[in-house]
Amino acid sequence: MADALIALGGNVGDVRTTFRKAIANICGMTQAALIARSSDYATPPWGEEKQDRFINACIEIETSLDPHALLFTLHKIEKKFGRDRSKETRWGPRTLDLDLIAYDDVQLNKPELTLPHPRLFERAFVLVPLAEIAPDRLIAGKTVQSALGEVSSAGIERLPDPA
Ligand code: A4P
Ligand code: MG
Repeated sequence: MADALIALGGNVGDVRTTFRKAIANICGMTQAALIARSSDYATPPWGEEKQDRFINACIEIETSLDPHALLFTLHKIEKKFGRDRSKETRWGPRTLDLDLIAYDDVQLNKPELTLPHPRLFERAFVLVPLAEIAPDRLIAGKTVQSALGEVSSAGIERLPDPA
């Protein structure tokens, strides 16, 4: 079994409900056990600032799928929850984005799959939820907590757990 960290994001529709259902799908469709789930966070849009704020969260799973099969399944789940890549702009609005942040200590450098995720260390919207569940995890030689210390988390707000 491998340990994988997955970031969830979205800013279209009822994103928190989408996350709840998507996480159930991830566990069901990737033969995975859920090890940890962060809180949901409201985050200012990054990359393309003229859009609604996002909700972000991270999960840690244990899976028997290899990294490519895992990403393929994540893309299927994005589609199931209304994501249509043909109608999107880069960094623009979306119902559900699932990024594979790390998979054990695997390093890959292909356009279709780069591991660890190439933009992780620029993104407080990933590092804040990740630090909640895996602060001491080493990724590319840095702990998540120390990477978080190098970015601004201004405007990121932890949302209360749903009742
Ligand atoms: N790909 C390569 N490596 C990976 C990996 N480790 N995980 C490839 C996931 N995908 C990977 O993905 C584009 C291609 O990257 C895929 O075909 C995949 O094979 P995408 O998700 O369609 O890419 P994108 O969304 O256009 O760009 P990128 O850089 O992945 O950005 P995001 O994070 O997906 O951008 N602001 C806030 N606050 N919160 C957000 O969640 N999200 C975005 C979307 C922009 N701004 C945001 C947020
Ligand atoms: Mg993505």
